[in-house]
Amino acid sequence: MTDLSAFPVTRRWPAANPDVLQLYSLATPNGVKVSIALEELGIPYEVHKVTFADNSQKSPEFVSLNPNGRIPAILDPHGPGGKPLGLFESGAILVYLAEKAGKLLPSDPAARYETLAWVFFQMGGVGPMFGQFGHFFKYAADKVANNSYPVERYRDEAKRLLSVLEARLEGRDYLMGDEYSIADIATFPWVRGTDVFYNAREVLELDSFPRVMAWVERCWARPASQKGWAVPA
Ligand SMILES: N[C@@H](CCC(=O)N[C@@H](CS)C(=O)NCC(=O)O)C(=O)O
Repeated sequence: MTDLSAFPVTRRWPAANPDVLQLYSLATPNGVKVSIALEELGIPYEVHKVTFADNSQKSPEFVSLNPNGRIPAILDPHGPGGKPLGLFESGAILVYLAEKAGKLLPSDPAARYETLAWVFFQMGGVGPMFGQFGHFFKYAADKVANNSYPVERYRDEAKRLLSVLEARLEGRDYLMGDEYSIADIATFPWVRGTDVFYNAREVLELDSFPRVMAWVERCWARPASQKGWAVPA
């Protein structure tokens, strides 16, 4: 049995089965990217819930795995060279899992880089901008009640990013065409989240992006998406 005791994170969240990949997460748009990918790839894993109410993500044990103090993070007992590997940043985790399993990332070099470009587009654009929009529109609405600028700024940027996706999805079922990839897994939870977490369907005029909404439904229809979305319970 693999010994993970050198990793302080396992002191706060002990591994019941240290031979399988350990996932430290919460069911947020960034968190579910990883559980959806694990479900899609059929990689066995054990999930540990990192609760924000008690700031567990900033505990020394968690920060030993992710210095940035944010979910998701993983600890793979069977990393490169057969040694345990800790990893944070959902984009890096998605690339790692796809390469480990040899799926969800095209092997053709040009298509691989193009997929990575869309993953980075999500990581640097969709995630941060939608996240700020959700913050001001929903979670901190009372703090900006007298100033419409923050909501308008991030609403308009979110809509602009949606229009980039709308154009990309013309004639394509998925961001990379016929092939479902980590670019879809990185992005669709954020778009779906604007509706189900932020209740922003109207303010973002989601129905004016029909190809994006059809793509979200296509991604959501996959059993792995619905399973991964509910992790951790
Ligand atoms: N770029 C990071 C962002 C991670 C992130 O922002 N996670 C949020 C949840 S969606 C979090 O842990 N928030 C808690 C905090 O900020 O303290 C990634 O993609 O992994």
